[in-house]
Formats: sequence, C-alpha cells, structure tokens
Amino acid sequence: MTQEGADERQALRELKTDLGRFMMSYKFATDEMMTKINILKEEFSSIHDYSPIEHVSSRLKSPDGILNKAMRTGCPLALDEIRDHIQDIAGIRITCSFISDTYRVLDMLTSQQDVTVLKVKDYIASPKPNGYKSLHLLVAVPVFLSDRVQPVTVEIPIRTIAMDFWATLEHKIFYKYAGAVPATLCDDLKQAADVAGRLDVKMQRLHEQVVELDTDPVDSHVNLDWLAQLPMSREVLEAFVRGRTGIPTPSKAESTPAGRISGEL
Ligand code: 0O2
Repeated sequence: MTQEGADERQALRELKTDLGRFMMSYKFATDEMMTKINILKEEFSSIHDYSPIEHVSSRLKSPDGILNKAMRTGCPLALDEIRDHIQDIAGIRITCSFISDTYRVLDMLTSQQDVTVLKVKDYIASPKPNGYKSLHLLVAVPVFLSDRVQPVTVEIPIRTIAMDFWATLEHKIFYKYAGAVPATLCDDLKQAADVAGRLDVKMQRLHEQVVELDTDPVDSHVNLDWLAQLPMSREVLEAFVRGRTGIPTPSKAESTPAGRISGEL
C-alpha cells in the first residue's frame, strides 16, 4: 500500500471513531432529557393525579441526514462546525393535552439548573403564517464523557395534540410537494389550523371548568384508603404524621387506643 493509501485509511479510521463519539453524545443528551421529562411526568402524575405531558418521542438525525443538512445550509463538513451550526440533530417532541400545559412544561424544563436555555420561540402566541403552532425550545445539556464535559444541543418542540395532528399532516404535505404546496391546499391547511386552534381553546375552557369542580368542598372529604397500602406499619405512619403536624408523641401510658391519632388520620 502506498503512503497516501495508508494515510487515507488512517484518516477514515479516525473519522469513524470521531463520528461514533459525536453521535453518541447526542444519544446521551437525548437520554438525559428523556429522563428529566419522564421524571416530571411521573412526579406530576403521582402528586396531581394528572400529567401535563401526554406523549413524548425522541429522534436522532442520521449521519446522512446531518451531512445533507450541512451541505444544504453551507455548513463546513467538520464535526465542530456541525455541532455549532446544526441544532436539530437531537430532537424530543412533547405533546400535551391543553395549551396551559405546554407553557407549564416549558417552565418546568427551563427552570432546571443544568439545562441551558439557548432559544425559546413561541409560535403559539405568534403562529407562523401557514398556521403552524408550537413552542420551540432549544437547550444545551452537559454530557459527562470519560475525558470531558460536552454541552450538547437538543431541540424540543412542545405542542398540544391538535397542533401536533396538524403539524404532522402539514409536514407530510410539504415534503410530498417538495415545498411547492398548491395555493388551495395552503388555504385549506390554514383553515384546518384555525379549527384546531378553536378546538384547543374550547378544550382549555372545559379543562378549567373540570379543575374548578375538582376543587369543590367535596374534595375536603379525602379518601385515605390508599394509606393502608403503604409499606409501613400503623405505628411508623402515626409517628410520621405526628412529626409533620407537631402533635406530640404520646407517652407509653397515653398510648392507649384513645390517645392515638384518629382512624381518619
Ligand atoms: P424536520 O424534518 O422536522 O427536522 P430558526 O428559524 O432556526 O431560528 P425555529 O423557527 O425554531 O428557529 O426553527 P425551524 O428550523 O423553523 O423549525 C424547527 C422544526 O420545527 C422544524 O424542523 C419542523 O420540525 C418544525 N416546524 C417549523 N415550522 C414548521 C411548519 O411550518 N410546519 C411544520 N409541520 N413543522 C414546522 P425541520 O428541520 O424544518 O424539519
């Protein structure tokens, strides 16, 4: 093999290693964000019996897709340049039931200390002319690799189910016509976006009415049956309740059934 051929093989081997690490950093960043989102989802469901996050999905652009986008946008074909300029290599889409939930999820994510907010675009308050609505969040999360900490960008669109329904179809139509969508279809899509927007507002109002009903005095009669299912004895549970409410712990003599916290807790 000539020296030139050997150098080329060596360069290809290095590129393969670097590209592997590059792609892995985006996978790790996606995993980190997915963990954060799933924690929020689970914690919120457990406390409020309801989750503002209806559905979450993630995707990584393929190396082919990344290189195509780099060439299309005039980005130099070097990994550091691509990292700086192409911001949708890792994407996580969050779907919520209600408009208020999209903002709530945005707040919960952007207030996390290790999440650096790079950009927020509110296409719900100011939809695109074609009718597109979503919150666009761009963040950087630190990925702790063996030899360094790499901040990695993740793109997170947050939208309602109705917005997602519309955007998915519009995206398909846009690609089918390679961007040159006939004017009549554009008009129909815009009308559909308006209908979806009205549906979101209606659903939001219904949701608010249901929440109001839930906070009726009826709620003061909380069902505590689930306490019996906790993996702790009655005594430990009582000690916890006393600790939280400041009720003094009864002496042994007082610790008769009458001196105990009432069966209702
Ligand atoms: P793909 O194939 O989904 O990856 P910027 O303009 O860059 O400052 P912005 O507006 O947040 O900031 O970004 P951009 O690139 O306009 O939109 C980011 C992604 O949002 C897009 O990714 C789409 O997925 C989605 N999106 C934006 N506008 C529309 C729209 O009008 N219709 C639909 N269906 N989706 C939209 P990509 O890379 O364009 O496409």
